[in-house]
Amino acid sequence: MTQTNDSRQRPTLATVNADAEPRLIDFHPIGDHRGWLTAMEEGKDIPFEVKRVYVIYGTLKEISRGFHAHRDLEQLAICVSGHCTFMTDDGQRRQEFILDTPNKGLYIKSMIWREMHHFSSDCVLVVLANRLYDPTDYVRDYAEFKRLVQGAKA
Ligand code: T46
Repeated sequence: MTQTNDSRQRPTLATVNADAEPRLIDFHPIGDHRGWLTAMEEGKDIPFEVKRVYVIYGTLKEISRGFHAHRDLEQLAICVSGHCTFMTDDGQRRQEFILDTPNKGLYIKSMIWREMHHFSSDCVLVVLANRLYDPTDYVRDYAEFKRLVQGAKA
């Protein structure tokens, strides 16, 4: 199905929050005498149709990023160089994931608060997303995020 950024076509929070646990996806590095190659294929390693790719790099020392959730967005974050820590929060449970290899991706569905901390100076974070950029999709207030996830569960 072709997805659009039209909010009228979006599923409800209760629907998108089903099975919403963030999880690491293992890719399969291929090594030979020249070094390594890791491939990620849509539908196989990437559990959604990729509409957008962005890269976070050159993050300054002591800087943290994120501090928001998305109403309706699936993403896969892959650290292709260096390392950083991804904190996820579903409103009840916080988890920390250290991303430090191109061979793993952190899959995050909708309505997960995320913060990224402890970026190494060489950190390059590639993020694949299933929707185009939409600033109205962001929930940047933690109290509002809590209200929305509690409302979806009620
Ligand atoms: C997320 C975490 C992991 C665009 O113009 N297009 C884009 O596709 C994106 C992602 C951002 N932007 C602009 C919006 C801001 O002016 O780039 C600027 C920085 O974005 P932001 O402050 O949202 O960056 P982070 O690192 O806090 O969050 C980003 C993603 O925005 C977000 O979706 O889940 O990385």
